[in-house]
Amino acid sequence: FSPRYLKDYQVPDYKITTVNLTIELDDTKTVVTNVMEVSKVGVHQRALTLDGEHMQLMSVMVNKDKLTASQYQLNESTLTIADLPEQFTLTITTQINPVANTALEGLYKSADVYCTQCEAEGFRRITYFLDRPDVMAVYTTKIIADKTSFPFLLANGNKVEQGDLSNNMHFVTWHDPFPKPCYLFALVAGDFDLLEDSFTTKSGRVVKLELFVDKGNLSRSEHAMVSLKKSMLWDEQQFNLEYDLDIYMIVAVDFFNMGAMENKGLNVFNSKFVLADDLSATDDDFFNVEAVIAHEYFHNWTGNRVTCRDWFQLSLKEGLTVFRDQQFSADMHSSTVTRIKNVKIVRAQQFAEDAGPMAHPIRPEKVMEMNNFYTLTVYEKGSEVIRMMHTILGDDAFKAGIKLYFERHDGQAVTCDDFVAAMSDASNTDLSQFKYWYSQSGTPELSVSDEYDAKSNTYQLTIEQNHPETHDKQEKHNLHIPINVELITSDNNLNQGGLLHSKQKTQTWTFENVFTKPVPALLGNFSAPVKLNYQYNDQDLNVLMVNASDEFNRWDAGQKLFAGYIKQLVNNAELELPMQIAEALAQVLNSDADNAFKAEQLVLPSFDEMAAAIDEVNPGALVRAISILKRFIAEQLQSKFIATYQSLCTNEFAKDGAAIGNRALKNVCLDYLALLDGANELVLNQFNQANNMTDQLAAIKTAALNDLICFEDVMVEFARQWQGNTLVMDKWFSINAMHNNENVVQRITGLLTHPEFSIDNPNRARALIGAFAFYNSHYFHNKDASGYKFLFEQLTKLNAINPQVASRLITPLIQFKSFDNNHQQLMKVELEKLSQLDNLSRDLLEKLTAALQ
Ligand code: BAL
Ligand code: ZN
Repeated sequence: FSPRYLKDYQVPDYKITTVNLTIELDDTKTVVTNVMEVSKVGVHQRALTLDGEHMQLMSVMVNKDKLTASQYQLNESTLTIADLPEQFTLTITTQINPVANTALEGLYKSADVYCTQCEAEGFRRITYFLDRPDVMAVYTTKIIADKTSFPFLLANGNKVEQGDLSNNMHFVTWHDPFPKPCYLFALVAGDFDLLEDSFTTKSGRVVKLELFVDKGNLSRSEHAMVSLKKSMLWDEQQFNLEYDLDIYMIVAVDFFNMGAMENKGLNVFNSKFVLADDLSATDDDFFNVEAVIAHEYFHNWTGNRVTCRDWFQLSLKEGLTVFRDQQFSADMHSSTVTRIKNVKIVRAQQFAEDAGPMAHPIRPEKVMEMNNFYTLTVYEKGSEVIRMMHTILGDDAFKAGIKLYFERHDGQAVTCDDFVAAMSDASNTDLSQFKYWYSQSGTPELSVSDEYDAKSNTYQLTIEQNHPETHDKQEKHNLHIPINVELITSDNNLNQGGLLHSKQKTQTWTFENVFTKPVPALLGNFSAPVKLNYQYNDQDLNVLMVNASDEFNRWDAGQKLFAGYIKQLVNNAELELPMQIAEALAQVLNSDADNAFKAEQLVLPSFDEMAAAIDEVNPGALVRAISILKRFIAEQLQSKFIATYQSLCTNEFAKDGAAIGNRALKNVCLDYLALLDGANELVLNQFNQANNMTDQLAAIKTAALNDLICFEDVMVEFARQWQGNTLVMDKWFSINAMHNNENVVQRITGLLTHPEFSIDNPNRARALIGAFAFYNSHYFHNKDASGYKFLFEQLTKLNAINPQVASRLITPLIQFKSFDNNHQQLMKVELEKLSQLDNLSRDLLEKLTAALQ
């Protein structure tokens, strides 16, 4: 388990240009015959070392010669063959056991479906191969299986042949003409319902669209298909990117480690991001399905046509594709509300990652287990880095950069440097300092001060960059940070500002003709992923909440106001809160903004967001502080909340933006009203009346978070109504885990033996164990350590079953440094115990080593 380093990258000694796979599917003895055309890169006598694990090697042939065991070297993770000619056909036969594959990497069977997941390094569990993204080959895949159980046999590319065989077996052969790295290989075999459609590209080619779902789920797949067609059109309109194969397939499966996977022409999806209908899916579910469908589709160009040279470059495709899916969602919905959702994730979760033991740059330099680097940093901060380039260059130059990137690199495996070079060359902009964003970990902090001179009517802003030390002890550089500034006055008669480029440790900007002292709205639209310190007083924030021309700035000012009081309440729970807070929110409720935006303005910063902004958090004190502020607002605005809530109750169900916004605002009102008298009746009533999942779920969640009397009853009724619906029952398990009650650990321990719970299913494990550890901040951090112990016990099981899921769920434990010393010690005890496990997976080992060093 030794780490690999970016600095050690070398071009491969061999290339594999074609791969012909024949896969005879069997539960425990699947046979894979892999015929490859291989040639040396350059002139050398070095041996060929192929990656391979968790398989049985049956035979190796070089051209027509079958090798004996003495002619190759085999160990747990490699197969080495020496004395090879310049060019040769290599045939390798392996046998694998898909049923035993609970890690869900490589080829596995679950719920009667054979399925693959090869990114990052799963292909080496299917056959011996140069399992690295810069080895790109043309694949032909023949799948053989029982015709009755597996009528659909799918792989990448276009179907070229199919037929029947003896013993009720049949085969299908697929050919993908686009050379691809093996991480984009996919195979699926099963029996499904099929939703068919088509899309005509802008050049007039008709592409078949096929969506495969579990039998009986066709009616829940329409939204995904509509989303796919919207994505295809958007990519043509925005980036002039057209789909390239004759067919695009999506398969939804219930057992999947990731959200979805962009395999060429054959996306495999976690069913959570495909299935949605009005009764069983929330508005957020609909939004997320559309976003993930778009994300995977956009990968066809940003990821597949141009891929990564090595895994350290993962953000090349992920940061860029997240940025593209965020822009798509912003175009399909309210752009401000979409941006707020993106920013909350960065501030709450990515900042915590940057402050924790796994801090890494968006292009990591050292990796032990690649699966550990599908992170918020690589994805979300990676997207923020692309967004900053977009902000600095402007939309036209950014798009010219994307065009140049494809002109230069279509069909290649490239680096983040190649991407930035295309952006820089197309726009004639020097991005050399900007590139430190790729190599530097940690969240920069900006300290801002200002000075107004009434005599000369000038206003000066001074911005200082600070780069706190990160766990990886990296040397830090000043970054090129784009800072959107708007100067606001209470009479709203000033419209100065623009984009400042902070590049030095300290810089000052002077604004002329400023006739009254302005309040600066800083970092508009979150123009850089940084923390910002400026001494706003409540009145300043009030001015921004009302007068900032940018909606994002108005929202952000409210968040700053709340955050300031939460911080004070952490230290002093008796603090007298000013009526100004309630007045500001009353203004929000009275404003004519759309309801989706109002809802965001009313939501307080989350526990995680506050924890990322406070040193040495006492979790109990933080939970209490948030709840004191919330209760104060609820009490002050009770009648307004009731009136708004009632005005938004309707028997009609609609799914347009206005209806979604209405539900969001209604449920925020419910959340406040749940703290006051009459909450139980209100929640019970909403639960009974609900004609959609958003309202129904909001009711049970409110009952759970406020430990209302009706909680047990609504949960029983919910489970009765939805038993057997896997995705909805995941929600039910999560709400159980979020119960704000001292017996919650007992409750979730009991649920581990619930007939519908299975720790083998990643969605279920995340729903119950993950929801508790990530979202029940109160009882996960209970002083008796029962929450930490519960997580330890589940991680010991998951470590053996599915290391990727275990590694994801350990996150709240390894981020112990955000908390006070007492909690740190209790968390470390569990981490130490985990580190003693005999069979510790590479995934957990890497994180534990970082956390405990
Ligand atoms: N490439 C892994 C899944 C995703 O980011 O689309
Ligand atoms: Zn992706």
